[in-house]
Amino acid sequence: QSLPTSLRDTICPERETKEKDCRTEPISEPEWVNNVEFFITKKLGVWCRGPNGEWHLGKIQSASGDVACVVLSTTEVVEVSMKEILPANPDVLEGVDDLIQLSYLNEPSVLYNLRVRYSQDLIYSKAGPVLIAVNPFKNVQIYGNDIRSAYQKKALVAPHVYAVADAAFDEMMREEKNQSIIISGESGAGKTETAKYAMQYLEALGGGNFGVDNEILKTNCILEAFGNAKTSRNDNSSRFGKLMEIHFSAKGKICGAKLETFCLDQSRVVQLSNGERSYHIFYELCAGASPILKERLNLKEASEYNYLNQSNCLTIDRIDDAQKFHKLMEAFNIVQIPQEHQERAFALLAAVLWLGNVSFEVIDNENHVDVVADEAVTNVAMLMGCDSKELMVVLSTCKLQAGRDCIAKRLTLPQATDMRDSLAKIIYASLFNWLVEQINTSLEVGKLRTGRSISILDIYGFESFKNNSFEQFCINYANERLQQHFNRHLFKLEQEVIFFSLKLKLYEYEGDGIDWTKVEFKDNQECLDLIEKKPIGLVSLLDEESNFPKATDTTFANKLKHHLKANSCFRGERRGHGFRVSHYAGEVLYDTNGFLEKNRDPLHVDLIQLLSSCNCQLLNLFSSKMRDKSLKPSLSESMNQSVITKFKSQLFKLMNKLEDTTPHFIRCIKPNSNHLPGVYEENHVLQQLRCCGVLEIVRISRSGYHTRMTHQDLAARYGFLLDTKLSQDPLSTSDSIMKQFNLPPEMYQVGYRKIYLRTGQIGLLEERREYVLQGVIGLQKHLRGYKS
Ligand code: AD9
Ligand code: MG
Repeated sequence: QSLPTSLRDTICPERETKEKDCRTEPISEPEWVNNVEFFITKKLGVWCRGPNGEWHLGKIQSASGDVACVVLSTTEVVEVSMKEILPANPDVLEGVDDLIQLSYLNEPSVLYNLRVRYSQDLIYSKAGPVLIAVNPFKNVQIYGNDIRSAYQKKALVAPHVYAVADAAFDEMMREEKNQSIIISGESGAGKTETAKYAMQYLEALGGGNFGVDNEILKTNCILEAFGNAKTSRNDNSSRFGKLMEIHFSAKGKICGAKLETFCLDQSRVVQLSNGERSYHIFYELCAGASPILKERLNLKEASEYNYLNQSNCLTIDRIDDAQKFHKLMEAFNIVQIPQEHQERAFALLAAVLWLGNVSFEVIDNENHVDVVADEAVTNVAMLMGCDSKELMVVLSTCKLQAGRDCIAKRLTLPQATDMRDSLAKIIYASLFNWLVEQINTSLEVGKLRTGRSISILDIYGFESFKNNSFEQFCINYANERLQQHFNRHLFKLEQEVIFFSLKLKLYEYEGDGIDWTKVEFKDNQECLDLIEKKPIGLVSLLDEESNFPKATDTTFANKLKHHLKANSCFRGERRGHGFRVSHYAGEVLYDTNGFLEKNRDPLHVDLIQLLSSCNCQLLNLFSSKMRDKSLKPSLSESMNQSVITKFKSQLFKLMNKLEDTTPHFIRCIKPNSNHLPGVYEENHVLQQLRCCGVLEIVRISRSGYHTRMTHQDLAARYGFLLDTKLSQDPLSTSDSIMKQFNLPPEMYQVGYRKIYLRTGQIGLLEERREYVLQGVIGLQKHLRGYKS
């Protein structure tokens, strides 16, 4: 079957050979400046930095001292300082699929390579062990069944999320070790879509036995409806973290799956920024519910609800909410959520919407309030299955213990609003957690055993808005931890392994006369210390201040300024109550407004009691779960734990889990901030490449010499390819072979006893050997034919 050009290109064998044959520029990057003459005489391309930091391709015409005269590809001639010039790669390396293959590894070359690929719809590239996925913002024909089966049969090897999933599967089967596919990138970069393609591949690979396989993908539809929303960064932004653990049998068949979610952003249910939406499900329900269901729930248009209409954004371009609702119903049925549970869930969603319309009237000059007895409150009571009078009391008063007596104190307008919003958030968050439990019940089919699982991690991406609050802080903290995991594996561990092999196995690299330079990378430990260090870190200080009844957002901001000023990742704002954190992905200005309240997240006993008294099984279940937690002594502590401390311990648990797996990393890149296809904004891409250390990853991957061979073995296998007479000395033979085949010096090292080659280099020699042998065999056949 024919493959799309985008994929065919990357596996064209002729092109690969041509690329490899031409990788002959033996100048290592730092030394290239000493070889400017070489660039001039050979008319080799260079990158030349323009006044606004942009890079132009050109050729050096002449150079004198620190200044070079460069002819740009536009034929314009410019004079540029040598400091602003970097070597470009030969044309044959244009658009290579692994950045490791570039002769010159500098920022403009990497940017250009990805741009060339992106313009041909080659959205995936490799940076050594990491898959880079540049969001196409359009449908690219690379996910069909034919492509999937080509990867399964290993007929396709071009970079692809399928190739990553395939490698994880193979390694799991071979080593019996749990694997993880860790997808990161900023908001809107394509993590959730990539995660779905990985699941789709694994489902196809391991499907067919236990029936859960086609359920796994469907769970995404449910989770996205309840946990995703339109933000200014992404029309389908995940507002929770997700780890999907897929388990396989000894035969490689999916035997079950387990879903774990992290910290859903609850404040979105009640409060929205302009131009953003609440969770998709609310709009889908309003648009897609059948007339009967609408009548049963007293449901109106989305525009009638305060929780939804506050942000002047009710629809998303090109998205049909009603159609999405029907897809959701299908998914509910596939995941076997019983009809009556579905209806209960819809009733609770309608209750949340009506809660937002509950209003208060001020009854005295101390701002105390009564609930307005209108259709909103009667509808909430009807949908929750409680008495509307009782509901009105709970929303406008709080019970206080005075000696043996319990007295009701009237709430002020802000307190009552807060109580109402808390109820909406509790119901929604409980509903979300309950759905996750239902999904898990449905997915846990076979007995899950460790050692044969693949976990796919998709969390909310790094965010930096105009206004950043507690939610952004949690999200960016999670990304900071994930970045450390990435660093640990790709930089620290890799270098340690190489370093230890140098130190311990002296007979290998070092004792064999090989030099080794450590690659520097951007560590984010200082930022994590700023957040986590005890007792003086952001989390500890936030908790301390949250426990202090008189604390305000301003006292909190001052406290941070006072204690954290020594950390270079922290900057207090001179005025107001903001603070800045230099995250690995950029600086973010946080507003402390609301931090303390959101962190405390007090659980109102009155609300739990109300839920338990309702004539609704689901609400009773939610309240008993909350009550259970508060009663169990071992858990009572976690009950009092602040939101950020719970978040932190959840993150640690997640990281521990990931540490026990072999990681496969996918880095998603957002090519432009307007979500447009075909638009590649270099600065935007560069910033993302820099913060995940792509260049450094490639350097490290190039710095290991994975193939080793004694000089005797090398001479025996490839010596006959030499044009010159074979030397008696195997070391000189090795050296001559490397030179004759133009292996760039940074691709190999000649030790006293062995030759050390970087990944992929032996393939070159093998190809040559094969080519010559084929020629000889052909000639022999020809001669034999001639004789007969
Ligand atoms: V967030 O951190 O949850 O806000 P994500 O998950 O990184 O973010 P998402 O996967 O939701 O981003 O992708 C954003 C949009 O980009 C999608 O809705 C698609 O319209 C688009 N996208 C992403 N990946 C692909 C793809 N492989 N093919 C086509 C894509 N479109
Ligand atoms: Mg997402």
